[in-house]
This record gives sequence, structure tokens and C-alpha cells, in this order.
Amino acid sequence: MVVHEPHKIKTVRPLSFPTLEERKKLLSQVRFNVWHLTPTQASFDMCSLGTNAMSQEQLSGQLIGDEAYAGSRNFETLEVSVRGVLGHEYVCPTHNVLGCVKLVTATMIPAGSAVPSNARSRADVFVPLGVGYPDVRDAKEQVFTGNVDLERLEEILKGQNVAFVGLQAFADGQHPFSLKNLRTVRALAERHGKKVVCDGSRIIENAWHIQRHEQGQADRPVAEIVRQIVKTTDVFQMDGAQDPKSNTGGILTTDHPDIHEKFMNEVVVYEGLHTYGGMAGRTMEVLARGLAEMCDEAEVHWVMSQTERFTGRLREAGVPLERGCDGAYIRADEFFPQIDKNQQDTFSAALYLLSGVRATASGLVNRNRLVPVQIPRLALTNEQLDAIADAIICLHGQRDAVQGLRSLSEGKWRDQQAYNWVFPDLAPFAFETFPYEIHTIERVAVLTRGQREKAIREAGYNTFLLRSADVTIDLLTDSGTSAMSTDQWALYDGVRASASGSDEHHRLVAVLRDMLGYEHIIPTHQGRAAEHIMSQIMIKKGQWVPGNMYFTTTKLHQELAGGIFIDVIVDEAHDTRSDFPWKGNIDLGKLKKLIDEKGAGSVAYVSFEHSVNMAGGQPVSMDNMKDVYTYCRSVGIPVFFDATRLAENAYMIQKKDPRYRGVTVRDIIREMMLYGDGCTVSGKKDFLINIGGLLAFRDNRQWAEEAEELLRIYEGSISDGGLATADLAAMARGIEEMADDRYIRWRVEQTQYLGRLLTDLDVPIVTPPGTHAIFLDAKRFLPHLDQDEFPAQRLAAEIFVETGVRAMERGNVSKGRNPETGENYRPALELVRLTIPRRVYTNDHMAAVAEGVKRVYDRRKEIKGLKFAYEPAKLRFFQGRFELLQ
Ligand code: P71
Repeated sequence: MVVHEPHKIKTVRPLSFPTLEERKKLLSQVRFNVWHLTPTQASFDMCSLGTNAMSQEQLSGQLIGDEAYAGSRNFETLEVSVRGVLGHEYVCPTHNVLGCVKLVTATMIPAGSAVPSNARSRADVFVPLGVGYPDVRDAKEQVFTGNVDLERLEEILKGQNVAFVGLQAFADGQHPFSLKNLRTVRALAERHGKKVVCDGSRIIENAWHIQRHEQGQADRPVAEIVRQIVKTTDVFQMDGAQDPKSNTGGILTTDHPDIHEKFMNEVVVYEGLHTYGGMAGRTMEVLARGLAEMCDEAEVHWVMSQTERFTGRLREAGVPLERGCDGAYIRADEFFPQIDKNQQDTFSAALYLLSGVRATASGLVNRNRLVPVQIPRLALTNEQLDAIADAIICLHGQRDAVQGLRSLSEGKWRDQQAYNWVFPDLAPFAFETFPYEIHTIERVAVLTRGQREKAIREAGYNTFLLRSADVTIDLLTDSGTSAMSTDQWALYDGVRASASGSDEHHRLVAVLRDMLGYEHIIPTHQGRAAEHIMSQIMIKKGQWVPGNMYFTTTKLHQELAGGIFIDVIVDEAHDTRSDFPWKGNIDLGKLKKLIDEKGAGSVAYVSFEHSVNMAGGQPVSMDNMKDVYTYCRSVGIPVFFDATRLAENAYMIQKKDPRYRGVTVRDIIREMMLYGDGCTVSGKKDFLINIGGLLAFRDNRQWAEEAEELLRIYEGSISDGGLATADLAAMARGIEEMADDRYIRWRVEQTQYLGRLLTDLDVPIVTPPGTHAIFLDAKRFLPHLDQDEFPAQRLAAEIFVETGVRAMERGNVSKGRNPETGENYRPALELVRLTIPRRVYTNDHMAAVAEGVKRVYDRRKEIKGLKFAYEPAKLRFFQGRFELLQ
């Protein structure tokens, strides 16, 4: 079975991809020491400290810091988390783990004493302070390489003046200990009257290894193992920026009141007060929530599976590395056997030059030979990690071409190094991945099959009536379901709200004028509001409105205005097996015939939809737009686009029309819009917002004034159309983002990927795959069902039961009954739509969807139909309820 994230993406942060020339320039600016680059100068920044994606609940904690100096509520939350998750009674907050070390040093290490430890990384701190730091790691142990050599420890306990035994969970990022070893160490220390102090910043990774590899631990949840580790230590400390996924902060916990008292008395000297310890209130809240979430079994397994996959791919390709708890630690000296100096920083510089990936060693210069390539928790997709591994493999293949960095100045610490370099001539490497990192996630439901059967039965076999909380992968619609970017959020939060003119409105108008080339910009609260106004001002009763297939709300408003919709899409659009690339095109013959018959005066306008939704997300060609417009202009009929999915359509033109291969999507959009006189848009799709819409006219002031008149009555002011000012800000930014070539290519190609997976599995879908959705052909999927047994409705329900994926029926139920005959319409297309939200799901989710649908397909013969249990008169697909036919 395909493993996928137990969450979906809530907010994305755009990545930057500097060109080779920019990378060369930046490298020389930082004297070839990539430590000094910034994340926006890198493609991927492979560091796991404080770079993790949070859950939306954790992030929301950031907004409820009470920032009290003493006795803050956030501290109380932290206490509850510590007691509940770690099991220790007392907690002392610190600014980060160095704050913990400082307090422990001040209170527990008498001058001249030593701290035997299984880790080397704290030598940076202890050695300058004059603390002895003997290594007691068991070098012979193979699996639990962080175990303590008990004989050696005993020797030291007897011989030296030991302060306490200092352990690290997953020592130095590479060496986990076992529970058994930990317990023995504790007993041994106790016999010598010494305490055990443990740094558990990576306790989760260590606990996972125990669950995986230690005898008798396989069936215990990570949470239980974590608690046992903590309770086996006397003092436990954590860096908030590691497993608790905060951006900073630290905690020092214990069950010994006397030790805690000493911490409290010292914390005021170095850190702050015992109820905030050098952390902002909000940081305590984020840390507390992160602690409470960090043992989530599904999340732990997902994070660790990413690490295993990443290191596995590198190891298989022969890249020399050591296991890291959070990534691969490259053995730089073996990577570049021909180089005798500065191998680590040479690796970092060469990897950045090749790919823009930043991975760097830190701390003391001569600590080891490794470069950690760490995976920020939850922030990257497997697709991205595979590509990053490929970059390293690609460099490894060209390692002979690389000369070592020459030192200009040598320091003690990594950040002090500066070099000279001769650029190697490397074969180019380019990323074609999801162009974002994950900023926030939202956990999704994982129900048992039995629970899903109950849920769909209670929903009357109608996916519209399912609770979102019961859905694992929600492919009901791409409308309003996008993940916003951090840039959109920043503007949203920074807005100065107004009920009249606003900066955001001006910005939106400017962005749209530039993007569309249209003069008159009228925001609406969503698409159907724009359709309503457009129809009211442009249609006279009894007029025809030809269009390329209909959309429900569009057609409804045309009819409410007294118009008669008529479908003039090409015939191929109705054939689910046709491979015609422009199935969204208008059949000019049909259009001319209509106008010849009825006369130009009886046609209101041509309603021209981009990337036609009901046809399967099928694009319109540039030539077709040009031809339709040329003809309509000659007969004096306006052309109005439904530009809801204009960027997706533009990408298809870039991809399929060789004349536009090198043209940016932004320029293609601008040309497309030239061949029309105005447009309506549901901004909830391509505009990358959760609410919003648009009505726009190219240059006809009179139409715009009439539209604004209705806007004031039905929607809101002319400067907001009924939207919050903050939503205008998010929309303006979303419109810029939709035309980013990397984004839109990834977006449409993800849909194509799902289509390919399904066709490879022989599942019948509408071909070619569209831009926003894959449509399953229920007539071919369940050929043994009559259309009045609602095969698409049943198939959507069955897919939910099998996989937790929610799809939408688009067939006999949606089309309704013919009011004259009372019979179901039995439309040609009996489809189930798998609609892909933007920036929300990864390709692993897509693979899981395909696999699940295939399982349903394999047992299709046993699937029976449905009958109505309750049938509303209007739009019955929303509220209708069904029963299984026996
Ligand atoms: C979709 C939707 C949302 C929807 C609407 C009605 C029933 C079920 C689902 C909405 C569109 C659209 C096009 C091409 C106008 C609208 C209405 N699509 N034009 O596909 O696809 O816009 O929802 O913002 O009012 O799930 P609105």
C-alpha cells in the first residue's frame, strides 16, 4: 500500500530557485562558505532546527501568548503538557537548550568535575567551561550505537570526580540508545550516588528506533516509550526547536523538588523568571502544543519513513553517509577522496553550486568529517526529497571534477571560515518539484472501514452529506479549498480594513489590469455573484446564450435573466474516449448556424469557459479563442469568458501548442483575454483564495457602470464587492502566484499524474486528463448498472468506503428530472469527479487515491446500484438521500 502523509497542507511557503549565475555570484559573496547564505538564496535549506512545519493548532498557539511577566497562563499550559507527555512533575522554561545546559552547569557541575557522556556535540560548550567530558559511547554496539559502554562508565564513576552522567537521545544526531541500556546506566549511576541528565531534543526519533529494533517494544506506542525514557532520567531537557517543532525555546524537567528549586533560583540570573524562562509567552504556548502532539503515532511514522526513504535512496546510489535521526550525514572525506582538506565545506559549496541546496556542517571546525543533510520535519514532500537525493547523487557522479576549497582564513568555528575556489564544470541539475515548502499542516481523519461504512450510510450514500472530519483525502471540489501562501497570509494580517476605498482595492485593480489587460475591475464575493450581474445587464428576455457546455450556476443565472442557454461545444467533448487535445473548444460551425438561424440581434453574448469544468477540465485552444472572437466581432456579438480556470488553460496552451512553448503563462493569459470583451471569475479556483470573485470588462464603461449599480444593491461597495478587505489582499497576491510558471506547471501536472496512474491501471477515465480534476467514467466502470440505478452516485460512495477519498457525482443525479416527462435525464456523461485542491495534497496522496480506486475497480462486479430514499425537487444532488439496492 502507498504510504501518504497523515495530514494535508494548510499553508505553503514559496521556495526560490536561484539560477546558476546567481548561485555563482552568491557563493563568491559569502567566500564559498554556505553557512552565510540565507534560505531565500537557496532552493532547499536542509536543516532541521526550528524549521519544522507546525500543525494549525500549534500555530494558533502563537496568537494566544498572554505575555505576562509572572505566572503566565502559557506557563500553566506548558506544565500540563510536560506532566501529561513527559511525566515529570516540575518544569523550568529556558530560552533554548543552551539555556538548559547553562542552568545544569551552574547548579549541578562543581568546579573540576566531569560529565561522562555518549555524545560529542556538547564538547563545544563544556570544554571551554573547563568541564571534563569523557566519551562513554559503546563503539562496538551495532544497532543502538548511542548505548553507553557500562564498564567504561563504571571505571569513570569510580575514578573521577563525576558531576552526573550526561546522556543524549540519538546522540550527535546519529546514535540512539536502547531502553535496556538506559535503565542499566541509571541503576549504575544511582549506585554511585550520581544523577542521570538526558538531552531528549530528539527523543521521538530515539523512541521510534526502540519501537522498531528493541526486543519486546514493537507493540508499545511511541508515547509510552517516551514517557518511560523521561521517567528513567533524573533531569530531562529539550530544545523546543527540535521534536516539539517550535521555532525556539527549551525546557528542563525533573521529579526532584530540590533540583527544581535550584533551577528556579538560577533561571532568574541567566534566563528570565521561572514562569517564562527567556521565552515569549507565545513560544511557551507553541512549545506546549508541540509537546502534546509530538507523540502522534501516525506523524512519527511518517517523519521517520521520510528519513528512511531519503537515506535509503542515497545509500543505494553509493553515496558515503552515516545514518542521521533526521536525514543523511554525508561522509565528506570519502565523498571526495581526491581532496585532502576542507572536504565538508567543499561538499556544501559544490552541492549549492549544482542545485541550490544548502547543507552545512556547523559548530567547531574539526569536530568530525560529516555534513548533515537534515530534513525539516513535515516541511517537504517525498517528491522533493527524492529530487534532493538525486542532486546529491548527481554531484557524487561528478565528484572527480571538483577541486577542494582553499582556505583564506581559518577560524575555530564553521561560520568563521572563508575560502577561494575554482568553479567546477558540472552538468546542469534542475528541480521540477512542488515549488513550496510546507508551512502548516492539518491532520486528516483516518477511519476504519467499518467507521466509513457507517458514515456513508448515515450520509444517505451522498458524499455532499459526509462530515469533512470523516474524510481522509477530500477531492469533492477545487473550489475555495486552496492552501494560501505565507505571503498571502502576511498581507491578509497586515491589512488596514475599510468599508470604502482601500489600498488593497487599488492593489487588486492594478494587479488585474496588468494580468488581464481589462480596464474595469469589479470584485464580487464569489463567481455566481458576478454571473448574476453579468446576466442581468447583458441578457434581454428570450435571447440566446451560446456557450461551450454549461456550468450549473452560470446557466441558472442566464435562465433567471430570461436567456436560453445553448451548447455549442465541439462534439469530442461528449465522447469520454476521444483524445482530442482541445475538447473545450467552441464548434464555430454550430455557433454560426445558430446566429444565421436566429439572427445576431437575438444572441446576448457568447459564454466562453476556460478549461471547461463539466467536460472534464478540458482546455480551449488559442486559435479557437481568436476565431470565435474574430467572427463575433464581425457580427457585433460580445464574447465573455468564464475565466475561473484561466491559468490552467494557459498552461495547457504552453504545453500543447508548440508556438507557445517558450512563452510565460502570464503572457499567454494576457493574449487569451484579448479575445474577449469581459469575464466572470470564481476566484475560489485559480486565484488561490478561499473566497472571492470577479467581474471585469475590457473597455466598455457603460457596462461597467450598469454592473456597479447592481453590485451596490446585491453585493457590497464598488471597492470590495462584499469581500473583507483582507480577502482583497489575499486575492491580489493569489493572482500573482497563479501565473508563476513553476507553480502552474506543477499544479496541472499533478492532475495529469493522477490521470496517468489510473489509465496505467486500466481504470476508465475521461481522456485526455483535464487540468483540475480526473473524471471516472461510471458507465464503463459499472456497466452492469442501469443509469437509473445511479452508477456514479454509487461509485462515489464506494470509493469513500474503500479509501476515505471523497469524490463528487456528475451524472444522472446532478442532471435531475425532465419536468415534462418526470423521467431522469440520463445524460451522456455519467461521471465521478476526483477534483484536486491546489497546493493541498502531495503526489503520495495521489498515488494512494489511484490505488484505492483500483481496489474498487477490481471488485466492481459485486457493486449494486442505489434508489432514492429522499429526493428534493431542486438541485437534488446536494440533499438527496439513497438506499442500497439489494
Ligand atoms: C466546482 C464549483 C463549485 C460548485 C458550484 C455548484 C455546485 C457544486 C460545486 C464553481 C464554478 C465553476 C465555474 C466554471 C462558476 C462557478 C461558480 N465550481 N464557474 O467546480 O466551476 O462559482 O462557486 O464561486 O459561485 O466544484 P462560485
